[in-house]
Amino acid sequence: MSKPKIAIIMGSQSDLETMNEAVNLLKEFKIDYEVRVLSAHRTPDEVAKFSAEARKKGIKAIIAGAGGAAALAGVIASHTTLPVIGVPIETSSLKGMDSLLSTVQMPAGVPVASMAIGKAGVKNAAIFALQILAIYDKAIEKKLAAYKKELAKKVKGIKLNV
Ligand code: RP5
Repeated sequence: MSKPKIAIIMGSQSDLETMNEAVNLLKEFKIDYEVRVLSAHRTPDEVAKFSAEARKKGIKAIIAGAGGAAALAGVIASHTTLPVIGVPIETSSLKGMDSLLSTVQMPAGVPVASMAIGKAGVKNAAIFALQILAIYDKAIEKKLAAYKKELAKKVKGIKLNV
């Protein structure tokens, strides 16, 4: 793998099963990424260090997934001018409403692009990150256009047995 362009960060190893949606999509698009577990509450210093250094390493967008009192995306956003895409992880206690509100309700001046709860949100976070890269990258833009065509083809191909 060469220099990662997208970082996928999660608050706990228990988020990996959900966050793998982003890993798989970036693999499909052959985009270099790095994946790490960093916790806003358990490893705050490491989160700050990673966020402050991400741009210098060549990262263009950061995907951050966390559940519960999900401060991760917001804290990363507080330390970088890179776009941060937050994914609220579904929780057993509150079904991810806790994660959603913690991720989306950022104060003015520190934006996080918040996605849907769970796997759909993770997949969309990866697509959104690719769309950011595609602003200046024709090859990625072409792959995204083909991806959208494929989505449409699947829907058009549905035959309902009613
Ligand atoms: C959050 O708390 C993590 O992002 C995870 O979604 C949740 C539970 O973490 P574990 O107790 O499974 O480590 O920080």
